[in-house]
Amino acid sequence: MNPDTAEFLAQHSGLTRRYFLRRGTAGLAAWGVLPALLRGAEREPALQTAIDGLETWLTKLDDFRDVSRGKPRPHSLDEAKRKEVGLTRDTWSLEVVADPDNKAQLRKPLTKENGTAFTFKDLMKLAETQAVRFPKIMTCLNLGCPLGNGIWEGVPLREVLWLTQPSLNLRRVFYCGYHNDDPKQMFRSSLPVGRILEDMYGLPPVILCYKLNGQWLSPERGAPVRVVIPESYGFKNIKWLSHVFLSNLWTANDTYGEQNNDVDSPLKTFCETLSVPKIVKSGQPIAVTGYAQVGISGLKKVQVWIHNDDDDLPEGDKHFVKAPWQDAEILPPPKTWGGDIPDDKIPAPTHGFDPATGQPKSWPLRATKAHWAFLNPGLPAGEYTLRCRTIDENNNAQPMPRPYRKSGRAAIQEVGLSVL
Ligand SMILES: Nc1nc2c(c(=O)[nH]1)N[C@H]1C(S)=C(S)[C@@H](COP(=O)(O)O)O[C@H]1N2
Ligand SMILES: [Mo]
Repeated sequence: MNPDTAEFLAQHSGLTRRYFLRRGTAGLAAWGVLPALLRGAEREPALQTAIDGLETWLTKLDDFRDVSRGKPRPHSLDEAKRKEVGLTRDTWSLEVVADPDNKAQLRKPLTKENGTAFTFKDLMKLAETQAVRFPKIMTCLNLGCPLGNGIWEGVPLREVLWLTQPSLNLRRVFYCGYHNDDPKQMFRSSLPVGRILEDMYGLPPVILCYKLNGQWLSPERGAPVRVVIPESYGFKNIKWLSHVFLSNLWTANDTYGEQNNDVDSPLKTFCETLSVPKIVKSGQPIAVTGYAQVGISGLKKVQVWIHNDDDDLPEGDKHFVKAPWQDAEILPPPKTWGGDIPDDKIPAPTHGFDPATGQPKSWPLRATKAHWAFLNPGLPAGEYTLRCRTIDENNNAQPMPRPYRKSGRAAIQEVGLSVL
């Protein structure tokens, strides 16, 4: 790439000139940022203002939303009670045992009774050599919008599984957290043992997580330790972890399954708007921003379609595949990461990021969030409906390939827009 071009791109995306020179144009083209920037066009001021007003890529710790069960909810307990029930770093311990109903054979179960339960000190000892970090969006399968996007740090769960020396009959692992010692309040999730032992498709490992965005996990996020699974919806990410059961069961047994949910559904790719002007003057530019959840199959495009409500909707095309969709701009990596991460730096190493530069190796990153922006130059007066959709790396247009609600939200969002 010619150095002037690199300088230009660097200024327009907040990345360093060296970074571009090192990456070359191939990486940039893959990001989809090159064409818009090479045209030399400054963004339209209304669009730039909307982009400048976007939330940060990493969610501030206080802005994470909460989905917690329990009466009382475990994070609402006072410090003394949390100490009593083992929900502080100095009192926590984890039992890793055979499922009494479907026993896996273990040589060394980790139990409180035998004084072999796994403590926070043990976890920190493993963390010295085994700690991993990865970015992940936390999304409830049952809610529309994600709860937060963060860098989660922990030790692979398999390191602790191996401590029990399993020998035979281990097919599934299920786990639960503290729920007021009341079996009726238990919220349990599960994984095939293979997912814990091996990281397929370039995914980071399933972890026993103790930090979020560089800070100790808060009680609300599941302190002191929760399970975090890179590609899963929220319900698999059990908070206030207290027990892991190694089982010969071959079926899922998640509490969420009892509530009619698809418990084997990895994160879907979908998008939503973040800002759309409700009312605009005719002929005035319309600036729209939004986010996309980058699911297991990646994100190739975000598209927008603004439809005049007086015109009929196409018949027999319920996902609007034949509508005149237009590409939005998927925004490049942000200048600042936000989310209260110390020094605004992605710590090295973090899965998906170059440890030397702290910049992502590709963009957008799977199982995280990406922001997008779209500009319509102006419309005649009328009532309109704006829709947005994603196209994943397999060329599936939202809500495909998995349109069913109980496997996670992917419906095409509709927003009303008045042009006066
Ligand atoms: N112990 C426990 N873990 C839990 C839950 C719970 O109720 N209890 N809720 C789950 C669900 S359904 C979701 S969506 C996520 C939400 O994570 P968050 O509260 O950190 O945002 O936590 C999961 N982990
Ligand atoms: Mo959830």
